[in-house]
Amino acid sequence: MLNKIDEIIHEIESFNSTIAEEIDQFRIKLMSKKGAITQLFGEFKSVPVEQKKEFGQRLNELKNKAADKLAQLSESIASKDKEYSGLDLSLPGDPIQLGSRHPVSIIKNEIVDIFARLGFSIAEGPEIEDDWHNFTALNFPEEHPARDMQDTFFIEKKPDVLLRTHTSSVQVREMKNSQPPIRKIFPGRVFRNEAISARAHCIFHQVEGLYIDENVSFADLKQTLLYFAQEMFDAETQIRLRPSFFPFTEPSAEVDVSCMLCGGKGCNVCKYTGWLEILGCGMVDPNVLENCGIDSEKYTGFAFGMGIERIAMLKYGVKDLRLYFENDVRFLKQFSAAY
Ligand code: 2U9
Repeated sequence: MLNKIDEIIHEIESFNSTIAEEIDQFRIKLMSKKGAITQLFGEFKSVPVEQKKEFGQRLNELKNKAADKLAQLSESIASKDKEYSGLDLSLPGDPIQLGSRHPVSIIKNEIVDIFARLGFSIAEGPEIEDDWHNFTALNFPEEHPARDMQDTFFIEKKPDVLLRTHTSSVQVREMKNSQPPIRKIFPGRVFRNEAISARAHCIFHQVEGLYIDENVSFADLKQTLLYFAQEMFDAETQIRLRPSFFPFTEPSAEVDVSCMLCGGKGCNVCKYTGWLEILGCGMVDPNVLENCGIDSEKYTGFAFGMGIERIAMLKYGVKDLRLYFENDVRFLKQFSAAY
């Protein structure tokens, strides 16, 4: 029987395979209920007493050898499977699709940056407003058409609650909460109940600005806007102001820049006028200062407002405003910026 053990040990040592079925057959042959090693264990009781010790030791040795061999074989199969699982670590990785900054964000950041160089900091406020902050404090008469359902989105069950039609409501909050000097810009999304077309949308973005202090003049306003226009477009850009009217500023003006495409000579973009309208502005109406708790005898201020999409359309030569809201990646990926 000891010979039989030696025979099986020899068989174990010389067996080799990388095929799972062959290894399993080998295990069955040795270790199953009817396997050679199991049978030898069964024969243990018939071994003469004086040989039991040696036979037991050799049998255990055999069993351990078989177990070690089977473990080693199944490990080599597992690592071979890994090696050939189709994973080729030398292949180059899939390129990561990087997004790009939205053109409206690029222009907004540029505007914010230009005014930051003049000492303006940013303030933001709620998009859902009440009538007082959006209209009354800003000197809108009760019967003003902008208050109409046709121009403003009201939140149905509360006639006093609406989607802000401009970021001027944030300026009102700023003035109520602090005293001059105030030198801030107010970027944000605004809402107007308008039919969507190539030139208008019910949502758009504004940047408004406010500077209130002692002795702030219309000349300060003009110089600030000239600096902005030359930084935003090019150093040769000129501005012109045309008298206008807004309930919240007096006097008020609309501001044009010399056409950056034809240098003011006249082209189809500026409709052969040489000028392009970019923003509105004025001196803050004393009524508005008083409504917001600021002494209009002591302080004066200027304010301005512009639509970001409009500036972006001029800068990028985009003719249809709706493109800025559709988020078609083929459109968006054309704009890149460090911002
Ligand atoms: C306060 C006082 C004054 C903000 C101003 C304009 C002129 C203006 C339009 C430009 C294009 C809005 O986006 S647009 O349609 N804005 O023309 N905005 S002055 O004046 C203020 C604001 C707040 C307390």
